[in-house]
Amino acid sequence: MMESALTARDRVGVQDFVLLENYTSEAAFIENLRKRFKENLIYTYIGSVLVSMNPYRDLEIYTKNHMERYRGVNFYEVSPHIYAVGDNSYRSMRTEGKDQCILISGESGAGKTEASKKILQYYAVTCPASDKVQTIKDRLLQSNPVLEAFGNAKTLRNDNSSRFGKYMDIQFDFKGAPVGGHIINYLLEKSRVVHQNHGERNFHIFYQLIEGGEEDLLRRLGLERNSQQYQFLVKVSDNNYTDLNSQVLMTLNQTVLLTFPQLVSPLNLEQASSARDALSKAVYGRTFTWLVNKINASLAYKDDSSKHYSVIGLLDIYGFEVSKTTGNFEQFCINYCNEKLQQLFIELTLKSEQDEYEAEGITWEPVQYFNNKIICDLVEEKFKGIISILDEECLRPGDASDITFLEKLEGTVGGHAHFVTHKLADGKTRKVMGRDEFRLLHYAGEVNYNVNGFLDKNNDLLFRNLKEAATQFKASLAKLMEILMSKEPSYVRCIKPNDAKQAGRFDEVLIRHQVKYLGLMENLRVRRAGFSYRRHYEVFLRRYKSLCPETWPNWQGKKQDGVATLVKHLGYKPEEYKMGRSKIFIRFPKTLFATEDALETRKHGIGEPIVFQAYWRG
Ligand code: AD9
Ligand code: MG
Repeated sequence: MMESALTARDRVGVQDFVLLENYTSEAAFIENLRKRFKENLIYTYIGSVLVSMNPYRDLEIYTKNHMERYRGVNFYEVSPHIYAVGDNSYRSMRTEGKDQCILISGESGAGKTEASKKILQYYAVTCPASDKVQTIKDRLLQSNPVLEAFGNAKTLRNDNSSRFGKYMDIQFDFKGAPVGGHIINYLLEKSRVVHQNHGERNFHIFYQLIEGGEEDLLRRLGLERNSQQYQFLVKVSDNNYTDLNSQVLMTLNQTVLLTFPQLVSPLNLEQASSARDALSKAVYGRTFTWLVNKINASLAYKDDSSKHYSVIGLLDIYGFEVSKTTGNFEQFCINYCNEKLQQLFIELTLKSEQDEYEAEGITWEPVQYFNNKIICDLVEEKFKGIISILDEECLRPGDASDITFLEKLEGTVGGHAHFVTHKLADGKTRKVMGRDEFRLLHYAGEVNYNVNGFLDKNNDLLFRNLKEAATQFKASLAKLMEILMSKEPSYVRCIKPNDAKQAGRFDEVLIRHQVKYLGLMENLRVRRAGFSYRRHYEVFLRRYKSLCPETWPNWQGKKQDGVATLVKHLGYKPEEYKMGRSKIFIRFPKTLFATEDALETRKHGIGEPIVFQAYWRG
């Protein structure tokens, strides 16, 4: 026997949070996530935003059949899926001719990279193809393992953690076939080459090379099969290098050494260690840039006859890193990047919602939300932001050090509500904080940063190019925001269910924290502020026309009039809905549930299948 719509809803929750009766309740939100997670329903919408839970197990939901199911189908007619987001962006690009971007966010290990790969695979399978296109599709797909080998590593949070940010444009020709691509990479965590925290590893490529490289290759590079003998590949504590020669990271030839003459001048052990580390990081960083350039050259759209193409951009950056231990300079940059993205999300989701009401001629009341612009400003503001102060300290001749930088910070942003050091306002000392630390109250949580190394990393030891460091990162992020703003965004908000990387484990505290900082409740409130549900007249009529004798089987007049007739017949009260220019807006979920239940009853009553996928089944 078929389960009634109501029972199904009880068991698997609602597939769009806007349909939650008690939509302001965080407990109800979490409960809905829990129900769905238990049923392996990892995707749920908040309107058009996709919330994705990492299942930490392979689910049979990424087959070719699944791809076919989502191809060209309206977002809301099938259950939530990452493919629906991909398909929706693709169709908007095709029909509205507007460039799209898909922004995937969430903390480290939440499933961003996997989500971006699923979208890429979806396009590779479902978009039109020719021989040439097939080559590009293959190259797009194959760029991933190469980049991951050089840019990903095992960390405590994620066995395959992205240690660089990636923005990838996929270019489509006028037929909708992928014809090219372009990758921009952001701030590779170069320091990993020479140092990894306990329990973490160096970039995958080193182990792959040593474990899987052919004998001949290893011989040419002067490498041994056993990774345990390389200090850079096994955890060593700082300043405990014993075998300097083997490190100087093995692949360097005479030419490189000649380029850096200071390396061959007499140095003490400490100087030699830091010069070696700086050189290793620089060589690795440049290798990575070279690799990205190579990939870009092979993905470049080469058809000169038609320069015009549309674009879908995929953003997969390193996730916010909430650290129990203190963070370093790289984590500071990573978290700043996430801070910027959160700001973009806030601005765009609120803005687009406002635009929609405006375009449809509907009035609404704005919702209060936490705007993290205050934290972005703290980091990036000209002259008085943390990065400006850091740059200034790097440029200052004389006794500038990490500690003088911290002192400058205290002097300049000391009173800021999101900045804390060991010094208390009354001159006393906060005992729980180190004297070389500052704490930022990020939108996603508090993180302590140790200033040790900030100056060196900002003002690269080896090249001393004062223009390239955090400032350059700030500029590249500003450019990224510009790129994203010029496109129509879709959002995937990834949630990590537990810290143990385990399937089936729903850690409520951890999840609640993410729901909070991802701003999902605010997002939902904004979405629900006016109307919980909206549909184009045509779609609404097609779905429910069988419920009214005047609209069934076909309504001949204007769709809007058909919908007006239909809802009148269903007994909608004036306060329950509004008619916009192209869409009907329904205020309460219960109105919609009643309509859907009526449809279910009719479906069984007349024994005639009505073609639809139950909207709120998982
Ligand atoms: V980080 O910020 O780069 O450290 P991500 O990118 O958010 O992080 P990632 O996509 O790498 O996380 O996912 C972490 C692991 O979770 C993967 O290696 C998979 O083992 C697992 N995962 C994530 N998403 C899925 C999924 N949809 N199905 C199955 C998944 N497993
Ligand atoms: Mg990743």
